[in-house]
Amino acid sequence: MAFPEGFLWGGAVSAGQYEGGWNEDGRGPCRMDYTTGGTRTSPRFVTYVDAEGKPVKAGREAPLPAGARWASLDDCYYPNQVAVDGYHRWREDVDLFAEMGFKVFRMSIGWSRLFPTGTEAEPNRAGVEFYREMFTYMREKGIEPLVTLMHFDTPLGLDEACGGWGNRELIDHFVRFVTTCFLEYKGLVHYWLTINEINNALSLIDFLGNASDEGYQATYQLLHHQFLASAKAVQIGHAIDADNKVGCMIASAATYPHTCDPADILAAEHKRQENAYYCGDVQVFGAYPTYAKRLWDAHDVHIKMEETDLDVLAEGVVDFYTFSYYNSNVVTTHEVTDTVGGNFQVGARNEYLTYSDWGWAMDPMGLQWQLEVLYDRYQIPLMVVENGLGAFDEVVEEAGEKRVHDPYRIDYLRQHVRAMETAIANGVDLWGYTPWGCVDLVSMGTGEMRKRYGFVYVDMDDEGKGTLDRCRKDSFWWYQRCIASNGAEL
Ligand code: P53
Repeated sequence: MAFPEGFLWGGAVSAGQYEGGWNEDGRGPCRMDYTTGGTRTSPRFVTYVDAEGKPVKAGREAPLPAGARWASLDDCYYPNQVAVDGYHRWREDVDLFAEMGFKVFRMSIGWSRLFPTGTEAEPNRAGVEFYREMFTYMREKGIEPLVTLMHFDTPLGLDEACGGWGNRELIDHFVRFVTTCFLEYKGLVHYWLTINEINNALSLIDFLGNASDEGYQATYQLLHHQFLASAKAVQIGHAIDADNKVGCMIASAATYPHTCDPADILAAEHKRQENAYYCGDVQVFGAYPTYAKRLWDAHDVHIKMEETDLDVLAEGVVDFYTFSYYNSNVVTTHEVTDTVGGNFQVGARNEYLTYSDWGWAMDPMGLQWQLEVLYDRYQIPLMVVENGLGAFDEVVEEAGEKRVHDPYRIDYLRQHVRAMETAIANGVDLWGYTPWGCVDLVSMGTGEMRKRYGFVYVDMDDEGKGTLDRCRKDSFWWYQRCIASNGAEL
C-alpha cells in the first residue's frame, strides 16, 4: 500500500473565502470584502466612492484613486463579507471534519483580524483569541492545523498607508504579523505556509491587464518583497520554535506543449519557468535561478535590491514545498482555433482531456507528473494543499434528510488520489493532501457560491440568500472511507 502511515489527509479553506464576519470584533477590511460577485463569464469588480461622491466599479486589482474611499454599493453583492459564516460556525465544521477523519485542516489567519489596518504596533486581542480557540479545539479533535499566513488578504490599510507590496515597508508589517502568529500559537501549530500561490502575480499578469513592461517591473519587484517577507517568516518561525515546519505554496497547473515542434517544447518550458519554477526555486533553493535574467530582460525589468537581500533569501529556504493542483494547460507557438475559456484559463484545448463546467481541464495524470517532476527538482517533502472539482450541486430531500449526490466529485477526487498513490510508489515523499473547499465556500476566481468544492454543502446562493445550514454530500462518506482505509478503499 502506497500511502505511508501518518499521511496527512484533510481539507483546506482560506479566511477570506470561508469566515465572513468581515467587520466584526475589530477586524479591518481587505480587498476581497469590497469585491463583487461575478460568474464564469462576467468579471468581479471592486467598488468605491470617488472624490466627487460618485460610486465606481473598477477592475478587481484597480488602485484606489486619490480622495476616493472603498464602499459597498447598494446595487452590488459582496459574497466574501458573509462568505459561509465560518467565523460563527467553525465548531460545527470542525466536528464534521473530525467525523470524516481529518488528520489536518489547512486554514489561513486573516491578517486584518489580527492587525486591522496592518500598521498597528500591537495585535487586536479578539482576533488573536479567535484563532487560539479554533486551534485548541482542532487539537482536541485530533486535527493538526496547517496554517497559511497570507491568503490573498493583505489589509487594505496597508494599500492606503504605503501602496501595497510594491513598497518594501510591507516586509516589516508582515514580519510583525507573522512574529505575533508564531509567538501566540507556539505549540498549537507546527505546520505553516507563508504566502498562498505566491506565483499567481506572474501567471495572472495577462488577465489582470498589466502585461506591459511597467506591469512586469511592478510584479517582479513586489515578488522580490514577498520573497524577502517569506524568507524572514521562515527564519522567525524556526527561531521561535525549532519544531516549526514552514513551507511555500505555489499554484502548479501542469503546462504542456501542444505539439512536438521544438518551438512549442521550449515555449512550454519557458512558461513553466515563469509561472511556477521562478517562485519555487527562490523559496526552495534560496537564490534566483539562471533563467531569471532571461525573464527580466524580456521586459526590461531591473529589481531594486538592498545589499543583504540575497543573504536573506539564502537563509530563509522552506522546509517543504506545497502546491495547488486543479488542471493542466497547453502552450503553443502556433495559431489555434480550438481554444478553451474559463476563469483564468486560456489557450489551446487539450483533445485528450475533458473540461469542468468552469472550463478547467481535468487531468489526474498531470498530478502524478507534477509530483514526480517537483520532487525530483526540489528533493524536499511535498504536500498537495489544494485540489478538487468546482461543480454545480443539487440538494434533494430523501427520507426527510437533505442529500447531495455528487458522483462527479468523487470520481475526480478518486482519480487524483490514485495519481498520488502512484507517485508515492515511484518514490515521491508526499506528506499530505488537503482538497480545496472541504466545506463549500466563495470562489476566488468568480465570487460564486454555485461553484462548489465541498464534502459539506452550505445552503447559500449567489444573492446572499440561504440558511447557511450544512449538510453532508455523498463525497463526505466516500472521503471518510478513503481516510479510514488510508487510501486503500476508493
Ligand atoms: P476558484 C487562479 C488560478 C489558480 C488558482 O479557485 C487560483 C486562482 C484564483 O481563482 O486560486 C486558488 O475559487 C486559490 C483559492 C481558490 C482556488 O484556487 O476560482 O488558492 O483561494 O479558491 C480555486 O474556483
